[in-house]
Amino acid sequence: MNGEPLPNEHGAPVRVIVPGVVGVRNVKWVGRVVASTEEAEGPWQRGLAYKGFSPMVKELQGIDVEKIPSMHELPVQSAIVSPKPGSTTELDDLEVRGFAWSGGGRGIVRVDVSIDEGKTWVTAELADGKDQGYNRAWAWTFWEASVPVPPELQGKEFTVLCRAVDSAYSTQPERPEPLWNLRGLNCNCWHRVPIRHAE
Ligand SMILES: Nc1nc2c(c(=O)[nH]1)N[C@H]1C(S)=C(S)[C@@H](COP(=O)(O)O)O[C@H]1N2
Ligand SMILES: [Mo]
Repeated sequence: MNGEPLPNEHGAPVRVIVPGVVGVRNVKWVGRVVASTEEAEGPWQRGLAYKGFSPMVKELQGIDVEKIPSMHELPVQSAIVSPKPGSTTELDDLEVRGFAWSGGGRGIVRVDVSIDEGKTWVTAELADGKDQGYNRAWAWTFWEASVPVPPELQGKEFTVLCRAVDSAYSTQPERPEPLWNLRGLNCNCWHRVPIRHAE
């Protein structure tokens, strides 16, 4: 892993790597591999562990969980690493850095950053990870943006937002509420980091 022998906690001696797919399919400490035309037994593949439901589903009564497809590929996602939530900046050009990823090997084609709740956006520079093969982008793409703090936000508290676009031109939804689900999975709405500007 990362050029070193695989450590025990990450699955040594043998781990399955299923690129572009949710972590749970990357089984650690593999003992046996069986080829089958049937989905694997057990809660992690057939049960509700990695299944999505409508926000209206608050309990499983009357739902045939086995009929709902399990998650494999994931939706496009991005996160801000810097600045940290609650931090103060004195810069008039805010340096924002983070990473983005999408399922199924779909690469990241664009990341947008906003400090005014999405009224205006600055497109980030894509860095390490941007040159992965088409539909073979298994790793994160790092990005950075320089966002000018307008006079009306100087000395104020505001929220830094980001959202990514993948090679399918899918993007992230604005709010978490319509994504709410029983298992709390796939919440890929805009990442929000509240900060303060000091004059
Ligand atoms: N044998 C085994 N493999 C497993 C798990 C497990 O509980 N047992 N957890 C899975 C889940 S849910 C995730 S998210 C990843 C986490 O891998 P990591 O610890 O290398 O990040 O391992 C997966 N592989
Ligand atoms: Mo997981």
